[in-house]
Amino acid sequence: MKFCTCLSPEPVQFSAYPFKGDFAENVTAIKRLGFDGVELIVRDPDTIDQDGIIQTVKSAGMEIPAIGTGLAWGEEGLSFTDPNSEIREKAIERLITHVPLAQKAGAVIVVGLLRGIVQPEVKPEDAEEWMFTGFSRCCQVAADSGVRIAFEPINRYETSLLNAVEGGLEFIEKVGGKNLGMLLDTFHMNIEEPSIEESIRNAGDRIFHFHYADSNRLYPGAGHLDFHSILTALTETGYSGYLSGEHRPDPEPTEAARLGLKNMKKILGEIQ
Ligand code: LER
Ligand code: MN
Repeated sequence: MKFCTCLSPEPVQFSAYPFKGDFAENVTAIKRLGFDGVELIVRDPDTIDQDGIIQTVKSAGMEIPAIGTGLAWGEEGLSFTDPNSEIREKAIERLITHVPLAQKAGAVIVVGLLRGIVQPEVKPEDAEEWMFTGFSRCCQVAADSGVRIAFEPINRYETSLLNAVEGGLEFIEKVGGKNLGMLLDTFHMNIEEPSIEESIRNAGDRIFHFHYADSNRLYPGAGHLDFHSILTALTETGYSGYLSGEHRPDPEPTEAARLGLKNMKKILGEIQ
């Protein structure tokens, strides 16, 4: 398994992306810490210098294993489940603009918050139908370009649409397509899963990407999750992808990333 952490080329509000500020400087700092890659957090692919960003990461000797898309929800309010059909369409179109970028970068596209929430006066079954439509359309376009999409179950305090792995697995099965899999995030799993390890085993070869944070969304080691047991279960699935640090930047971004990486590498070393 390799390690990356989340980084956006533009200012973001979301508190669990440790690095903010100058992109190239952060890429250098992330490389120096010992990460193998960067999970690129992109609000709108059409507003960034795609080739320059990919080149900056590659020149630093790193990869871009994943592209996070949640800023379109967090900063612009776009979602697959908005009652306004124009906003739903914009969300789908936005996701589709990530496909060529993901193809160039060799990244999986992460869809978590962009699915949205069940908004007031929307029937849950309508929101579920819209979510299904959104994923189906995006997955078809991505499949034509050989790009994979990872669906992320997100805890109940952020959405009421698919919080746990079991429902997520049923959903991706229903959408169909080999290019749709799962992103498991230990922070959400700690809130929602009856057993984190059992859910990891159930997701098995459908795990396309993995976010790590401790129970309090600080770096691993700053809370009470049993990462030894979690990484043992993940290793046993045969997962060989990236472990991506998505945690709060406390006490300080670089130090939090360094400690999280150090603790995770130590545990992984004890298992392998
Ligand atoms: C949101 O809490 C999260 O975990 C991100 O990965 C959102 O895309
Ligand atoms: Mn996450």
